Amino acid sequence: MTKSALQIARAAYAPKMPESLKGSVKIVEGRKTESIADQADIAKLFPNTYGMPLLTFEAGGAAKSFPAVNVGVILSGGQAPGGHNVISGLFDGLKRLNPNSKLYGFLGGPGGLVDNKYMELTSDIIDEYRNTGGFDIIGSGRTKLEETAQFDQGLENCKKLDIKAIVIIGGDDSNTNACVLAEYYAQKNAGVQVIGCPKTIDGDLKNEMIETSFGFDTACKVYSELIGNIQRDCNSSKKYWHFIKLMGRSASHIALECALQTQPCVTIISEEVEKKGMTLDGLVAEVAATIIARAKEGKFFGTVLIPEGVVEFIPAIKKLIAELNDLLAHHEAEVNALANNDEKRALVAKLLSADSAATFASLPVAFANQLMLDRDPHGNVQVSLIETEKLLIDMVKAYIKKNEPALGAKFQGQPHFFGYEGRCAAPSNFDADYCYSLGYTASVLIGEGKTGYMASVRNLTAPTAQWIAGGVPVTMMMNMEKRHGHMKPVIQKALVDLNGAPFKKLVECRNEWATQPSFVYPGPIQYFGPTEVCDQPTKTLALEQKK
Ligand code: FBP
Repeated sequence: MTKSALQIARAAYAPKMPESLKGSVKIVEGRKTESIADQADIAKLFPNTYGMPLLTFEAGGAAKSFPAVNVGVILSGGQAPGGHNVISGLFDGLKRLNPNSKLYGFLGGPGGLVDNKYMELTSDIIDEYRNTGGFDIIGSGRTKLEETAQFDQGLENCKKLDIKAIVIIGGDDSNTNACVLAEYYAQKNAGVQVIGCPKTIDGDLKNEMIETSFGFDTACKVYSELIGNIQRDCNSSKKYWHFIKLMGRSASHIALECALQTQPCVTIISEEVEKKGMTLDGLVAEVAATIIARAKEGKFFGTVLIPEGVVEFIPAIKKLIAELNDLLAHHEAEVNALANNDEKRALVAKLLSADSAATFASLPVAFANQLMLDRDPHGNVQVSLIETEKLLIDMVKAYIKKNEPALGAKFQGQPHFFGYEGRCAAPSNFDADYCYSLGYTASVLIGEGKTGYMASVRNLTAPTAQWIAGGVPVTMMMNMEKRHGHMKPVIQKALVDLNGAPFKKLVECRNEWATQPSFVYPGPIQYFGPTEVCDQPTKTLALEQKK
Protein backbone atom coordinates (compact mmCIF):
# COMPACT_ATOMS: atom_id res chain seq x y z
CA MET A 1 0.00 0.00 0.00
CA THR A 2 1.39 3.43 -0.94
CA LYS A 3 1.33 5.74 2.04
CA SER A 4 1.14 9.51 2.08
CA ALA A 5 3.90 11.50 3.77
CA LEU A 6 1.46 12.43 6.55
CA GLN A 7 0.47 8.78 7.07
CA ILE A 8 4.12 7.81 7.45
CA ALA A 9 4.90 10.63 9.88
CA ARG A 10 1.69 10.08 11.80
CA ALA A 11 2.37 6.36 12.32
CA ALA A 12 5.16 7.38 14.69
CA TYR A 13 2.87 9.51 16.89
CA ALA A 14 2.79 8.17 20.45
CA PRO A 15 -0.64 8.99 21.92
CA LYS A 16 -0.49 10.95 25.15
CA MET A 17 -1.95 9.07 28.11
CA PRO A 18 -3.36 9.84 31.54
CA GLU A 19 -0.77 9.47 34.30
CA SER A 20 -2.80 6.68 35.88
CA LEU A 21 -2.40 4.39 32.87
CA LYS A 22 1.35 4.77 32.50
CA GLY A 23 2.38 2.21 35.13
CA SER A 24 0.68 -0.23 37.50
CA VAL A 25 -2.91 0.80 38.04
CA LYS A 26 -4.69 1.08 41.37
CA ILE A 27 -8.44 0.49 41.11
CA VAL A 28 -10.55 2.69 43.38
CA GLU A 29 -14.16 1.63 43.88
CA GLY A 30 -16.61 4.51 44.12
CA ARG A 31 -20.25 4.68 45.02
CA LYS A 32 -22.70 1.98 44.01
CA THR A 33 -24.65 3.13 40.97
CA GLU A 34 -28.30 3.36 40.02
CA SER A 35 -29.83 3.71 36.57
CA ILE A 36 -30.80 7.25 35.60
CA ALA A 37 -34.49 6.28 35.73
CA ASP A 38 -36.77 3.25 36.07
CA GLN A 39 -34.44 1.76 38.72
CA ALA A 40 -36.72 -1.11 39.77
CA ASP A 41 -37.31 -2.27 36.18
CA ILE A 42 -33.64 -2.10 35.20
CA ALA A 43 -32.47 -3.80 38.42
CA LYS A 44 -34.88 -6.65 37.68
CA LEU A 45 -33.66 -7.05 34.11
CA PHE A 46 -29.97 -6.94 35.06
CA PRO A 47 -29.66 -8.85 38.34
CA ASN A 48 -25.93 -9.52 37.80
CA THR A 49 -24.76 -6.22 36.37
CA TYR A 50 -26.99 -3.65 38.10
CA GLY A 51 -25.75 -1.44 40.92
CA MET A 52 -22.04 -2.10 40.41
CA PRO A 53 -19.70 0.64 41.66
CA LEU A 54 -17.97 3.31 39.60
CA LEU A 55 -14.29 2.53 39.12
CA THR A 56 -11.52 5.10 38.99
CA PHE A 57 -7.94 4.28 38.10
CA GLU A 58 -5.07 5.83 40.02
CA ALA A 59 -1.35 5.59 39.47
CA GLY A 60 0.78 3.49 41.77
CA GLY A 61 -0.98 0.16 42.14
CA ALA A 62 0.98 -2.82 43.37
CA ALA A 63 2.65 -4.75 40.54
CA LYS A 64 0.57 -7.87 39.85
CA SER A 65 0.87 -10.73 37.44
CA PHE A 66 -2.02 -11.41 35.06
CA PRO A 67 -2.74 -14.66 33.23
CA ALA A 68 -2.63 -14.54 29.42
CA VAL A 69 -6.10 -13.91 28.03
CA ASN A 70 -7.70 -14.08 24.58
CA VAL A 71 -9.94 -11.11 23.79
CA GLY A 72 -12.28 -10.36 20.86
CA VAL A 73 -12.99 -6.86 19.59
CA ILE A 74 -15.93 -5.64 17.50
CA LEU A 75 -16.46 -2.32 15.69
CA SER A 76 -20.18 -1.58 15.53
CA GLY A 77 -22.17 0.94 13.47
CA GLY A 78 -20.98 4.03 11.62
CA GLN A 79 -17.28 4.80 11.33
CA ALA A 80 -15.76 7.34 13.70
CA PRO A 81 -12.17 8.66 13.66
CA GLY A 82 -10.04 6.92 16.28
CA GLY A 83 -11.48 3.39 16.19
CA HIS A 84 -8.08 2.01 15.19
CA ASN A 85 -6.50 3.71 18.21
CA VAL A 86 -9.02 2.10 20.56
CA ILE A 87 -7.87 -1.22 19.15
CA SER A 88 -4.16 -0.35 19.38
CA GLY A 89 -4.59 0.88 22.98
CA LEU A 90 -6.44 -2.33 23.82
CA PHE A 91 -3.73 -4.42 22.15
CA ASP A 92 -0.86 -2.63 23.93
CA GLY A 93 -2.69 -2.79 27.27
CA LEU A 94 -3.36 -6.52 26.97
CA LYS A 95 0.23 -7.21 25.97
CA ARG A 96 1.47 -5.23 28.93
CA LEU A 97 -0.68 -7.29 31.29
CA ASN A 98 0.70 -10.44 29.73
CA PRO A 99 2.71 -10.62 26.47
CA ASN A 100 1.07 -13.97 25.67
CA SER A 101 -2.42 -12.49 25.52
CA LYS A 102 -4.05 -12.48 22.09
CA LEU A 103 -6.47 -10.09 20.41
CA TYR A 104 -8.96 -11.30 17.79
CA GLY A 105 -10.96 -8.91 15.63
CA PHE A 106 -14.46 -10.04 14.62
CA LEU A 107 -14.99 -9.01 11.01
CA GLY A 108 -17.69 -6.74 9.63
CA GLY A 109 -19.28 -5.71 12.91
CA PRO A 110 -21.33 -7.69 15.45
CA GLY A 111 -22.32 -10.15 12.71
CA GLY A 112 -18.70 -11.41 12.75
CA LEU A 113 -19.15 -12.72 16.31
CA VAL A 114 -22.26 -14.67 15.35
CA ASP A 115 -20.84 -15.99 12.07
CA ASN A 116 -17.40 -16.65 13.55
CA LYS A 117 -15.61 -14.45 11.03
CA TYR A 118 -12.45 -13.21 12.67
CA MET A 119 -8.74 -12.54 12.33
CA GLU A 120 -5.98 -12.46 14.89
CA LEU A 121 -4.60 -8.96 15.29
CA THR A 122 -0.84 -9.26 15.50
CA SER A 123 1.60 -6.45 16.24
CA ASP A 124 2.46 -6.13 12.51
CA ILE A 125 -1.19 -5.54 11.66
CA ILE A 126 -1.77 -3.15 14.57
CA ASP A 127 1.30 -1.09 13.61
CA GLU A 128 -0.13 -0.54 10.12
CA TYR A 129 -3.22 1.11 11.59
CA ARG A 130 -1.95 3.25 14.49
CA ASN A 131 -3.31 6.81 14.37
CA THR A 132 -5.20 6.18 11.12
CA GLY A 133 -8.86 6.95 10.41
CA GLY A 134 -11.44 4.41 9.31
CA PHE A 135 -12.60 1.06 10.61
CA ASP A 136 -11.00 -0.95 7.81
CA ILE A 137 -8.71 -2.93 10.09
CA ILE A 138 -11.60 -5.37 10.72
CA GLY A 139 -14.60 -3.54 9.19
CA SER A 140 -17.86 -2.56 10.85
CA GLY A 141 -21.53 -3.42 10.48
CA ARG A 142 -24.97 -2.67 11.82
CA THR A 143 -26.18 -6.18 12.76
CA LYS A 144 -28.06 -5.87 16.05
CA LEU A 145 -26.98 -8.34 18.74
CA GLU A 146 -30.24 -8.85 20.59
CA GLU A 147 -31.46 -12.42 20.14
CA THR A 148 -30.58 -15.19 22.58
CA ALA A 149 -29.69 -17.43 19.64
CA GLN A 150 -27.07 -14.86 18.54
CA PHE A 151 -25.66 -14.69 22.08
CA ASP A 152 -25.40 -18.48 22.27
CA GLN A 153 -23.78 -18.72 18.84
CA GLY A 154 -21.33 -15.95 19.84
CA LEU A 155 -20.48 -17.84 23.03
CA GLU A 156 -19.81 -21.02 21.13
CA ASN A 157 -17.51 -19.10 18.78
CA CYS A 158 -15.70 -17.49 21.72
CA LYS A 159 -15.16 -20.91 23.27
CA LYS A 160 -13.54 -22.16 20.04
CA LEU A 161 -10.99 -19.34 20.31
CA ASP A 162 -10.79 -19.51 24.10
CA ILE A 163 -11.93 -15.87 24.21
CA LYS A 164 -12.57 -14.65 27.76
CA ALA A 165 -13.63 -11.08 27.00
CA ILE A 166 -15.27 -9.11 24.20
CA VAL A 167 -14.86 -5.37 23.66
CA ILE A 168 -17.71 -3.73 21.73
CA ILE A 169 -16.89 -0.33 20.27
CA GLY A 170 -20.18 1.32 19.43
CA GLY A 171 -22.86 3.93 20.02
CA ASP A 172 -25.81 3.94 22.42
CA ASP A 173 -27.66 1.04 20.78
CA SER A 174 -24.53 -1.14 20.44
CA ASN A 175 -23.55 -0.50 24.05
CA THR A 176 -27.10 -1.25 25.20
CA ASN A 177 -26.79 -4.59 23.43
CA ALA A 178 -23.28 -5.07 24.90
CA CYS A 179 -24.80 -4.70 28.35
CA VAL A 180 -27.57 -7.19 27.61
CA LEU A 181 -24.89 -9.60 26.36
CA ALA A 182 -22.77 -9.03 29.50
CA GLU A 183 -25.80 -9.81 31.69
CA TYR A 184 -26.68 -12.90 29.69
CA TYR A 185 -23.13 -14.32 29.89
CA ALA A 186 -22.95 -13.47 33.61
CA GLN A 187 -26.27 -15.26 34.24
CA LYS A 188 -24.98 -18.31 32.39
CA ASN A 189 -21.65 -18.15 34.19
CA ALA A 190 -20.18 -18.38 30.70
CA GLY A 191 -16.78 -16.94 31.64
CA VAL A 192 -16.90 -14.21 28.96
CA GLN A 193 -16.69 -10.58 30.06
CA VAL A 194 -18.17 -7.79 27.91
CA ILE A 195 -16.78 -4.24 27.93
CA GLY A 196 -18.07 -1.27 25.89
CA CYS A 197 -16.33 1.79 24.42
CA PRO A 198 -18.25 5.00 23.54
CA LYS A 199 -18.14 5.70 19.81
CA THR A 200 -20.09 7.95 17.42
CA ILE A 201 -19.38 11.13 15.53
CA ASP A 202 -22.94 12.18 16.42
CA GLY A 203 -21.82 13.03 19.98
CA ASP A 204 -25.08 11.75 21.46
CA LEU A 205 -23.58 9.07 23.70
CA LYS A 206 -22.63 11.24 26.64
CA ASN A 207 -23.62 11.72 30.24
CA GLU A 208 -22.19 12.48 33.66
CA MET A 209 -19.45 9.84 33.26
CA ILE A 210 -18.93 9.83 29.48
CA GLU A 211 -17.96 13.38 28.56
CA THR A 212 -17.96 12.77 24.82
CA SER A 213 -18.05 9.93 22.34
CA PHE A 214 -14.93 9.50 20.26
CA GLY A 215 -14.85 10.72 16.67
CA PHE A 216 -17.01 13.78 17.38
CA ASP A 217 -13.92 15.98 17.79
CA THR A 218 -12.30 15.02 14.48
CA ALA A 219 -15.50 14.94 12.43
CA CYS A 220 -16.53 18.41 13.65
CA LYS A 221 -13.04 19.77 12.92
CA VAL A 222 -13.18 18.39 9.36
CA TYR A 223 -16.65 19.83 8.74
CA SER A 224 -15.66 23.15 10.31
CA GLU A 225 -12.65 23.40 8.04
CA LEU A 226 -14.92 22.87 5.02
CA ILE A 227 -17.54 25.32 6.29
CA GLY A 228 -14.80 27.90 6.90
CA ASN A 229 -13.50 27.40 3.36
CA ILE A 230 -17.00 27.86 1.97
CA GLN A 231 -17.48 30.99 4.07
CA ARG A 232 -14.28 32.48 2.68
CA ASP A 233 -15.47 31.71 -0.85
CA CYS A 234 -18.84 33.16 0.01
CA ASN A 235 -17.26 36.32 1.39
CA SER A 236 -15.15 36.61 -1.76
CA SER A 237 -17.81 36.13 -4.45
CA LYS A 238 -20.69 37.51 -2.35
CA LYS A 239 -23.30 35.81 -4.53
CA TYR A 240 -24.43 32.52 -2.98
CA TRP A 241 -26.28 31.27 0.05
CA HIS A 242 -24.76 27.94 1.05
CA PHE A 243 -27.15 25.50 2.73
CA ILE A 244 -24.98 22.93 4.50
CA LYS A 245 -26.50 19.77 5.93
CA LEU A 246 -24.38 18.11 8.60
CA MET A 247 -24.46 14.49 9.66
CA GLY A 248 -25.80 13.40 13.02
CA ARG A 249 -28.84 11.19 12.70
CA SER A 250 -30.83 12.63 15.52
CA ALA A 251 -29.13 15.09 17.86
CA SER A 252 -27.79 18.43 16.56
CA HIS A 253 -24.47 18.34 18.46
CA ILE A 254 -22.43 18.39 15.24
CA ALA A 255 -24.32 21.38 13.81
CA LEU A 256 -23.98 23.22 17.13
CA GLU A 257 -20.26 22.53 17.48
CA CYS A 258 -19.58 23.53 13.86
CA ALA A 259 -21.56 26.73 14.43
CA LEU A 260 -19.47 27.56 17.48
CA GLN A 261 -16.31 26.96 15.45
CA THR A 262 -17.31 28.87 12.29
CA GLN A 263 -20.01 31.45 13.25
CA PRO A 264 -22.36 31.04 10.27
CA CYS A 265 -25.34 33.36 9.53
CA VAL A 266 -28.02 30.79 10.43
CA THR A 267 -27.86 27.57 12.48
CA ILE A 268 -30.87 25.31 12.80
CA ILE A 269 -30.96 23.22 15.99
CA SER A 270 -33.48 20.38 15.72
CA GLU A 271 -34.13 20.24 19.46
CA GLU A 272 -35.16 23.92 19.42
CA VAL A 273 -37.39 23.36 16.38
CA GLU A 274 -39.19 20.63 18.32
CA LYS A 275 -39.42 22.66 21.53
CA LYS A 276 -41.00 25.57 19.63
CA GLY A 277 -43.38 23.14 17.86
CA MET A 278 -42.39 24.62 14.50
CA THR A 279 -43.89 23.68 11.17
CA LEU A 280 -41.83 23.26 8.01
CA ASP A 281 -43.31 26.52 6.69
CA GLY A 282 -42.44 28.24 9.98
CA LEU A 283 -38.85 27.04 9.73
CA VAL A 284 -38.63 28.25 6.13
CA ALA A 285 -40.00 31.68 7.15
CA GLU A 286 -37.44 31.94 9.93
CA VAL A 287 -34.47 31.12 7.66
CA ALA A 288 -35.84 33.44 4.97
CA ALA A 289 -36.13 36.31 7.47
CA THR A 290 -32.34 36.40 7.93
CA ILE A 291 -31.75 36.12 4.19
CA ILE A 292 -34.17 38.99 3.51
CA ALA A 293 -32.66 41.14 6.26
CA ARG A 294 -29.16 40.66 4.84
CA ALA A 295 -30.41 41.25 1.28
CA LYS A 296 -31.89 44.58 2.36
CA GLU A 297 -28.39 45.57 3.40
CA GLY A 298 -27.06 44.50 0.02
CA LYS A 299 -25.67 41.15 1.23
CA PHE A 300 -26.89 38.35 -1.03
CA PHE A 301 -24.70 35.68 0.51
CA GLY A 302 -24.36 33.65 3.66
CA THR A 303 -24.30 30.21 5.24
CA VAL A 304 -27.02 28.07 6.84
CA LEU A 305 -26.15 24.99 8.91
CA ILE A 306 -28.79 22.26 8.91
CA PRO A 307 -28.68 19.21 11.19
CA GLU A 308 -29.29 15.99 9.28
CA GLY A 309 -32.27 14.89 11.32
CA VAL A 310 -34.19 18.18 11.48
CA VAL A 311 -37.25 16.96 9.59
CA GLU A 312 -37.86 14.35 12.27
CA PHE A 313 -38.06 17.11 14.90
CA ILE A 314 -40.85 19.03 13.16
CA PRO A 315 -43.78 17.68 15.15
CA ALA A 316 -46.19 17.09 12.24
CA ILE A 317 -43.47 15.43 10.14
CA LYS A 318 -42.29 13.38 13.13
CA LYS A 319 -45.84 12.00 13.46
CA LEU A 320 -45.99 11.39 9.71
CA ILE A 321 -42.63 9.54 9.72
CA ALA A 322 -43.69 7.37 12.69
CA GLU A 323 -46.85 6.39 10.80
CA LEU A 324 -44.87 5.80 7.61
CA ASN A 325 -42.35 3.57 9.45
CA ASP A 326 -45.22 1.45 10.72
CA LEU A 327 -47.17 1.44 7.52
CA LEU A 328 -44.19 0.60 5.30
CA ALA A 329 -43.23 -2.25 7.63
CA HIS A 330 -46.72 -3.76 7.24
CA HIS A 331 -47.40 -2.98 3.55
CA GLU A 332 -43.86 -3.17 2.14
CA ALA A 333 -44.64 -5.69 -0.60
CA GLU A 334 -47.82 -3.88 -1.67
CA VAL A 335 -46.04 -0.52 -1.92
CA ASN A 336 -42.97 -1.93 -3.66
CA ALA A 337 -45.13 -3.71 -6.23
CA LEU A 338 -46.38 -0.36 -7.56
CA ALA A 339 -44.74 0.91 -10.71
CA ASN A 340 -43.98 4.52 -9.84
CA ASN A 341 -43.77 7.04 -7.03
CA ASP A 342 -47.10 8.72 -7.90
CA GLU A 343 -48.94 5.44 -7.35
CA LYS A 344 -46.94 4.74 -4.18
CA ARG A 345 -47.77 8.17 -2.76
CA ALA A 346 -51.45 7.70 -3.55
CA LEU A 347 -51.56 4.32 -1.76
CA VAL A 348 -49.58 5.58 1.22
CA ALA A 349 -51.82 8.66 1.55
CA LYS A 350 -54.86 6.37 1.80
CA LEU A 351 -53.30 4.36 4.61
CA LEU A 352 -52.24 7.37 6.72
CA SER A 353 -54.36 9.06 9.40
CA ALA A 354 -56.20 12.17 8.19
CA ASP A 355 -53.71 14.56 9.88
CA SER A 356 -50.66 12.84 8.49
CA ALA A 357 -52.21 12.47 5.05
CA ALA A 358 -52.71 16.24 5.02
CA THR A 359 -49.08 16.82 6.06
CA PHE A 360 -47.92 14.31 3.41
CA ALA A 361 -49.97 16.07 0.72
CA SER A 362 -48.54 19.48 1.70
CA LEU A 363 -44.92 18.40 1.13
CA PRO A 364 -42.99 19.01 -2.09
CA VAL A 365 -43.26 15.82 -4.18
CA ALA A 366 -39.52 15.04 -4.20
CA PHE A 367 -39.42 15.25 -0.40
CA ALA A 368 -42.53 13.10 0.01
CA ASN A 369 -40.87 10.50 -2.23
CA GLN A 370 -37.72 10.56 -0.10
CA LEU A 371 -39.76 9.88 3.03
CA MET A 372 -40.87 6.60 1.42
CA LEU A 373 -37.29 5.38 0.85
CA ASP A 374 -36.12 2.07 2.35
CA ARG A 375 -35.70 2.00 6.14
CA ASP A 376 -32.45 1.05 7.91
CA PRO A 377 -32.14 -2.32 9.74
CA HIS A 378 -33.75 -0.72 12.82
CA GLY A 379 -36.80 0.38 10.77
CA ASN A 380 -35.82 4.08 10.82
CA VAL A 381 -36.00 6.51 7.95
CA GLN A 382 -32.46 7.10 6.61
CA VAL A 383 -32.19 10.81 7.23
CA SER A 384 -28.78 11.06 5.57
CA LEU A 385 -30.53 10.19 2.28
CA ILE A 386 -33.13 12.97 2.61
CA GLU A 387 -31.97 16.08 0.76
CA THR A 388 -33.16 18.59 3.37
CA GLU A 389 -30.64 21.15 2.12
CA LYS A 390 -32.23 21.15 -1.36
CA LEU A 391 -35.74 21.11 0.06
CA LEU A 392 -35.00 24.19 2.16
CA ILE A 393 -33.35 26.04 -0.73
CA ASP A 394 -36.43 25.46 -2.93
CA MET A 395 -38.88 26.43 -0.21
CA VAL A 396 -36.90 29.49 0.91
CA LYS A 397 -36.62 30.68 -2.70
CA ALA A 398 -40.37 30.28 -3.22
CA TYR A 399 -41.04 32.12 0.06
CA ILE A 400 -38.80 35.07 -0.82
CA LYS A 401 -40.17 35.30 -4.35
CA LYS A 402 -43.69 35.44 -2.94
CA ASN A 403 -43.00 37.88 -0.11
CA GLU A 404 -40.16 40.02 -1.49
CA PRO A 405 -40.28 39.52 -5.28
CA ALA A 406 -37.51 42.04 -5.97
CA LEU A 407 -35.09 40.16 -3.71
CA GLY A 408 -36.25 36.68 -4.71
CA ALA A 409 -34.59 36.91 -8.13
CA LYS A 410 -31.20 37.51 -6.54
CA PHE A 411 -31.33 34.52 -4.17
CA GLN A 412 -29.05 31.70 -5.32
CA GLY A 413 -28.69 28.65 -3.11
CA GLN A 414 -25.90 26.05 -3.16
CA PRO A 415 -26.59 22.75 -1.39
CA HIS A 416 -23.92 20.74 0.47
CA PHE A 417 -23.96 17.65 2.64
CA PHE A 418 -21.01 16.95 4.93
CA GLY A 419 -21.13 13.51 6.47
CA TYR A 420 -19.00 10.72 5.13
CA GLU A 421 -16.14 13.22 4.53
CA GLY A 422 -15.56 13.39 8.28
CA ARG A 423 -16.16 9.88 9.54
CA CYS A 424 -12.84 8.34 8.53
CA ALA A 425 -10.46 11.29 8.77
CA ALA A 426 -7.13 10.68 10.51
CA PRO A 427 -7.99 11.27 14.18
CA SER A 428 -7.09 14.64 15.66
CA ASN A 429 -4.57 14.53 18.50
CA PHE A 430 -7.53 14.69 20.87
CA ASP A 431 -9.24 11.64 19.36
CA ALA A 432 -5.94 9.78 18.88
CA ASP A 433 -5.11 10.26 22.59
CA TYR A 434 -8.68 9.74 23.84
CA CYS A 435 -9.22 6.57 21.83
CA TYR A 436 -5.88 5.04 22.77
CA SER A 437 -6.69 5.70 26.43
CA LEU A 438 -10.17 4.20 26.05
CA GLY A 439 -8.71 1.01 24.57
CA TYR A 440 -6.05 0.85 27.27
CA THR A 441 -8.72 1.40 29.93
CA ALA A 442 -10.73 -1.49 28.47
CA SER A 443 -7.67 -3.75 28.87
CA VAL A 444 -7.40 -2.81 32.56
CA LEU A 445 -11.11 -3.56 33.09
CA ILE A 446 -10.59 -6.96 31.47
CA GLY A 447 -7.53 -7.64 33.64
CA GLU A 448 -9.62 -6.86 36.71
CA GLY A 449 -12.31 -9.35 35.65
CA LYS A 450 -15.02 -6.68 35.13
CA THR A 451 -18.05 -7.09 32.89
CA GLY A 452 -20.97 -4.83 31.96
CA TYR A 453 -18.70 -1.77 32.20
CA MET A 454 -17.99 0.95 29.67
CA ALA A 455 -14.47 2.38 29.49
CA SER A 456 -14.57 5.97 30.67
CA VAL A 457 -11.94 8.70 30.35
CA ARG A 458 -12.88 12.07 31.87
CA ASN A 459 -11.55 15.54 32.69
CA LEU A 460 -10.94 15.91 28.97
CA THR A 461 -10.34 19.66 28.88
CA ALA A 462 -7.33 19.29 31.20
CA PRO A 463 -3.90 18.23 29.87
CA THR A 464 -3.91 14.52 28.94
CA ALA A 465 -1.77 13.52 31.92
CA GLN A 466 -4.62 14.65 34.20
CA TRP A 467 -7.37 12.74 32.40
CA ILE A 468 -9.24 10.36 34.71
CA ALA A 469 -9.64 6.80 33.45
CA GLY A 470 -11.99 4.21 34.90
CA GLY A 471 -15.12 2.17 34.31
CA VAL A 472 -18.83 2.97 34.43
CA PRO A 473 -21.50 0.28 34.77
CA VAL A 474 -23.56 0.51 31.59
CA THR A 475 -26.79 -0.06 33.54
CA MET A 476 -26.16 3.34 35.16
CA MET A 477 -26.89 5.06 31.81
CA MET A 478 -30.13 3.21 31.16
CA ASN A 479 -33.82 3.94 31.26
CA MET A 480 -36.90 2.22 29.83
CA GLU A 481 -38.11 3.41 26.42
CA LYS A 482 -40.74 2.21 23.97
CA ARG A 483 -39.12 0.48 20.99
CA HIS A 484 -41.24 -1.22 18.32
CA GLY A 485 -44.22 -1.12 20.66
CA HIS A 486 -42.42 -2.69 23.69
CA MET A 487 -40.74 -1.14 26.73
CA LYS A 488 -36.98 -1.87 26.54
CA PRO A 489 -33.97 -0.96 28.66
CA VAL A 490 -31.79 1.40 26.62
CA ILE A 491 -28.96 3.87 27.14
CA GLN A 492 -30.54 7.30 27.08
CA LYS A 493 -29.54 9.27 23.99
CA ALA A 494 -28.19 12.75 24.78
CA LEU A 495 -29.85 15.40 22.64
CA VAL A 496 -28.72 19.04 22.65
CA ASP A 497 -29.58 20.49 26.07
CA LEU A 498 -31.39 23.77 25.43
CA ASN A 499 -30.36 24.88 28.93
CA GLY A 500 -26.74 23.86 28.41
CA ALA A 501 -23.83 26.28 27.95
CA PRO A 502 -23.08 25.42 24.26
CA PHE A 503 -26.64 26.17 23.09
CA LYS A 504 -26.83 29.28 25.28
CA LYS A 505 -23.63 30.54 23.66
CA LEU A 506 -25.21 30.10 20.22
CA VAL A 507 -28.33 31.99 21.33
CA GLU A 508 -26.17 34.79 22.76
CA CYS A 509 -24.25 35.21 19.50
CA ARG A 510 -26.56 34.25 16.65
CA ASN A 511 -28.12 37.67 15.96
CA GLU A 512 -24.69 39.17 15.62
CA TRP A 513 -23.50 36.30 13.40
CA ALA A 514 -26.61 36.77 11.20
CA THR A 515 -26.02 40.44 10.56
CA GLN A 516 -22.37 41.38 11.22
CA PRO A 517 -19.24 40.05 9.45
CA SER A 518 -18.47 37.16 11.81
CA PHE A 519 -17.24 34.18 9.79
CA VAL A 520 -14.40 32.19 11.35
CA TYR A 521 -12.06 30.05 9.22
CA PRO A 522 -10.71 27.24 11.43
CA GLY A 523 -8.46 25.69 8.75
CA PRO A 524 -7.46 22.02 8.58
CA ILE A 525 -6.73 19.79 11.56
CA GLN A 526 -3.10 20.18 12.60
CA TYR A 527 -1.23 17.16 13.85
CA PHE A 528 2.15 18.78 14.53
CA GLY A 529 2.77 22.14 16.11
CA PRO A 530 1.91 24.23 19.16
CA THR A 531 -0.56 22.73 21.60
CA GLU A 532 -3.10 25.56 21.20
CA VAL A 533 -3.31 24.66 17.50
CA CYS A 534 -3.11 20.86 17.76
CA ASP A 535 -4.64 19.73 21.04
CA GLN A 536 -7.78 21.82 21.55
CA PRO A 537 -10.91 19.91 22.57
CA THR A 538 -14.25 20.87 21.02
CA LYS A 539 -15.93 24.14 21.98
CA THR A 540 -18.85 22.04 23.23
CA LEU A 541 -16.62 20.31 25.79
CA ALA A 542 -14.90 23.57 26.76
CA LEU A 543 -18.23 25.33 27.35
CA GLU A 544 -19.73 22.35 29.17
CA GLN A 545 -16.71 22.29 31.48
CA LYS A 546 -16.66 26.09 31.82
CA LYS A 547 -13.20 26.42 30.24
P1 FBP B 1 -23.47 5.62 14.51
O1 FBP B 1 -24.59 6.14 15.36
O2 FBP B 1 -23.52 4.16 14.29
O3 FBP B 1 -22.13 6.07 15.03
O4 FBP B 1 -23.60 6.27 13.06
C1 FBP B 1 -23.73 7.62 12.90
C2 FBP B 1 -23.97 8.05 11.49
O5 FBP B 1 -22.78 8.54 10.92
C3 FBP B 1 -25.09 9.09 11.44
O6 FBP B 1 -24.58 10.37 11.67
C4 FBP B 1 -25.68 8.88 10.07
O7 FBP B 1 -27.03 9.26 10.03
C5 FBP B 1 -25.55 7.41 9.88
O8 FBP B 1 -24.44 6.99 10.65
C6 FBP B 1 -25.36 7.02 8.45
O9 FBP B 1 -25.37 5.64 8.36
P2 FBP B 1 -24.76 4.80 7.16
O10 FBP B 1 -23.28 4.75 7.37
O11 FBP B 1 -25.36 3.46 7.35
O12 FBP B 1 -25.11 5.49 5.89
